Amino acid sequence: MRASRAHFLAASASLAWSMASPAEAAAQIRRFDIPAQPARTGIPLFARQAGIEILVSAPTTEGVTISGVKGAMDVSQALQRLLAGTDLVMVRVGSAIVLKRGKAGPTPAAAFTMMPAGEPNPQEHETAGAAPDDIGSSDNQAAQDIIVTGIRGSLQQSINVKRRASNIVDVITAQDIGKLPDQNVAESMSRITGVQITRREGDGSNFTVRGISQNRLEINGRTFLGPGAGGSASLESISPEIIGSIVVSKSPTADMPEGALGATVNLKTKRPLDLDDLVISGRLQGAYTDQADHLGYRGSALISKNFDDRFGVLASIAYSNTHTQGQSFDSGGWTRTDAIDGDGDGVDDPGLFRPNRFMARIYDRREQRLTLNSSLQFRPADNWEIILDGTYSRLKRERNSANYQILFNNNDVDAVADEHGTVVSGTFTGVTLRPLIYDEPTEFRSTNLGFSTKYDGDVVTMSADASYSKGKGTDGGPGASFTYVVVPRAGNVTNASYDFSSGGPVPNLSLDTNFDRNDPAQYQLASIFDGDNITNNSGYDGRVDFDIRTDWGLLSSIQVGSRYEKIKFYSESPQSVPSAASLLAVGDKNGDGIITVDEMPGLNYDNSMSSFFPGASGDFPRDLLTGTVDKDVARDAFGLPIPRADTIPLGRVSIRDVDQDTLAFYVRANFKSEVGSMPITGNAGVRYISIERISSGYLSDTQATASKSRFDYWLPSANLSLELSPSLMFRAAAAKVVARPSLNDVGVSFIPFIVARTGSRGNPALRPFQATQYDATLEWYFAPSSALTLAGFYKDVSSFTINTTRPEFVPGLSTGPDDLFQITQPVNGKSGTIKGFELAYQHALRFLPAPFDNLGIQANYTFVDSKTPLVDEATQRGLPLPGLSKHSYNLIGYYEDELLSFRVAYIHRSKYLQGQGSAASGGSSYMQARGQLDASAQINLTKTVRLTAEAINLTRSVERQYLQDPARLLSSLREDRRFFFGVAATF
Ligand SMILES: [Ca+2]
Ligand SMILES: [Ca+2]
Repeated sequence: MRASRAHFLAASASLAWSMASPAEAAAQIRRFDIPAQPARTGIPLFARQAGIEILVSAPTTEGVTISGVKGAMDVSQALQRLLAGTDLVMVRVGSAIVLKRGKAGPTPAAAFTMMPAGEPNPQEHETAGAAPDDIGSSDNQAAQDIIVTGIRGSLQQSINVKRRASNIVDVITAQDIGKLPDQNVAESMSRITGVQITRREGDGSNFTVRGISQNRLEINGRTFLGPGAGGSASLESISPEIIGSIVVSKSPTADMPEGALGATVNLKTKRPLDLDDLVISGRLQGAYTDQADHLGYRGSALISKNFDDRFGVLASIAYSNTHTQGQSFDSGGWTRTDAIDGDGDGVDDPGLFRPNRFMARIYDRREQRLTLNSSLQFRPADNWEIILDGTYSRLKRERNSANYQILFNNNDVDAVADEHGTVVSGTFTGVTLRPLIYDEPTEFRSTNLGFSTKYDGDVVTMSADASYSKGKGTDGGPGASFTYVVVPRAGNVTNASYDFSSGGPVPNLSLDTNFDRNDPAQYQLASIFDGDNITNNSGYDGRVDFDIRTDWGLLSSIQVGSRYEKIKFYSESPQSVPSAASLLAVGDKNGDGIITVDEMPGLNYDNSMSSFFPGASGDFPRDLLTGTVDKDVARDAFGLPIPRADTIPLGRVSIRDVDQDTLAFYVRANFKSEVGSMPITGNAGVRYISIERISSGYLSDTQATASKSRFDYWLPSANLSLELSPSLMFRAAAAKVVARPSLNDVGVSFIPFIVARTGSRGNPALRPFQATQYDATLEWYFAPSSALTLAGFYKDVSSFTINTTRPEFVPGLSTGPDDLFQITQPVNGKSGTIKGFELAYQHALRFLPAPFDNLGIQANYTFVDSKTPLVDEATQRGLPLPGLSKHSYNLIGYYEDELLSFRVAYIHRSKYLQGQGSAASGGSSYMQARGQLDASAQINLTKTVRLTAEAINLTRSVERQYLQDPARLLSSLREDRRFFFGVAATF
């Protein structure tokens, strides 16, 4: 139905807002809430709330401001009020209402009869087809400016939400999300100005806003708790197809739940009463990954039924089954040493840095993702609504990785150090070579249930909301994997020469061995490493809100409310390292005193890799001994327990068990006035919160401990919007905000990394970040589906969290007084600032000659600068906020006509600090600047069926990390190019 209408509109070259909801007659009573505003935004809002279709040519709306309409009334009465004081008159054409410029003055309602939109009447539809003449052919050319469907339609819709908001927001809406080449919700978010994502396994997985990672993530306005570290949602497992819109609030209002230093990101799922009366849609695509050279698939389906706008039900499913491959070089960090001669004078030089390892890693992943979403929406009366939402997601990733390692030492020959003390090349004798295979599966599950109800009384609007969430996971990765640690058999010797000076993603490496390094029989077992990382999080919240309308001067309404939230976060990271003697007792089947590869059940070296890192030039081994390992088989064979806090020595000290209760109250006043002839709206309020946190855990396997802390805050906020002209909006906002530290950081836990001799310790006394922030924006809506926005922000942060590292003797692990672990712990630091600006530009290029008028561009740029108390130990210089890229931008070009649409999207962010590092281990770590090119295309075969294609990471850009200096390469990761192609249909 909507498709056919869009078709007609395209032909009629007029501006139309269609709700295509056939059941509602115009005479029926509907609820309206439309502030006075330009006709260009007010009329579509009215059409949506009225459930009717309105056609109006573009120039007709120019300079026209509609009156506000609020309350329950019949549609023709409401439309009359809306147009009161304008010279717009209404004409009925076919099933639509057409607005034309007429004589000023009120239009008699009796002059026309309204019909329900979309009533099947072919004869009338033909009449409607003649609409262009009816509207006035002189308007035709200019009217082609606006066809509110497709990409341009959804851009306009996003603009409308942004304009109407009472605070500073950025929005992306459903159709836009659906047409972007995004694999998951994080990637869709990354198209929004100021939002940057980090990738994991080639998927967007985490995000920052304006360089800040302390943000609040919501699903339908509720805390989006998930299985991740600290209770975060696993965004890489959420399909964008369940999302109706994403709203990023950059300035808070007092009624919004606290906890965002950067922004509050609300993922709004699709709701049935927002859709046509019956929507059935589906998509099936092949999913090809070029590095894995594998063809998988993904599919989704949605059904939504709207019963007379009274009751609606929606259910959707998205599933994918893919196989991906990542290839990386990893140096395993760098070590400062005094035992290498870096200038060839035969004397060792102090303070040089050499790489720890050469690690060639190949990750093979089989991934299944499932997202289920459902929503029930019930309107027992026009002014009463009840909603039930449920979302479930699961990500299952079977991952085997081959990690071909050379462990360097200080036995140098011909080493060359650069001016920063980095040993960029050299030969090292007697190094260890070990082809390790890891089994490291991941499984994330999360469930989010929500209930809300809203009653709109004559004076008071009351609403209540409650939700429950649960997230469970086991997260394979560093420290959460199984491997047989093998070493060459006695007498096997390797000398290795490396050269990092080419600057490529993989350094040159030559190996000189006295054995066949790709023969599995040349290796024996040294140890077994078996660790896991388990989370089990849950939480619920409830809130009540009242909005009391007033007519006391400027004050238009007062809001008050309260919210309670309880979150339980649990994680453990047990690591099992059985003794060599115990392994030998069980595993040496032939009694020769060693465990050979054929005595390691579950391990299979298939020697399959012959083209490691094909994109990189250089001279390094491309043929690697790779394979697979099955940890269940291995554990059975060696009688090893599944690593759990209760089954492993020192397992319990890794427990983080945090209960966090938050109680909040707020009051917010909304006002409306005029400055000269310019409308001004705003709000001011204060939110009080009280946080109580209990961190429990263990100091040793037997000694339990708990720590309790409480924090109270008053958080005032204010927002102001001044309409300088119908197309120009100025906003200003100020607020005090807090962001809680990650629950991951506030546990009473101690997690040692036995191999690296490092570790991390939680800090249950860690206070939230506190900041005072100021925002201002200028928004210019210069053409349909087009806008230019400039935003500036300044945040005065009074308590940054910083990490401190100190050496510790670890009872049970340290082998002597000199065997110290470098233990990192977060503590509250001093104050700092974050400031910057954003520039966003989107333009539908309708002024160009056909067919170029179907082109459009979207571009945004964010600059962020920070001053923090973080000091780099190696350079003694100040460090920026971790995760903050100074420059980031998005460039999107699109083309859209009736048959074809496509988009090309390029995203880029400059280098950023990943974490502070000690000078002894090479310095702080950085992610190098990176861009990614994605594209999507769609061909409309019929009104309901279309072909779709998407490509991700087209240029296959490598993700590179380094320590302190780019020459000190930490890792280079090369992921698949991913292609999706198939068919989609909407009925
Ligand atoms: Ca020297
Ligand atoms: Ca043996």
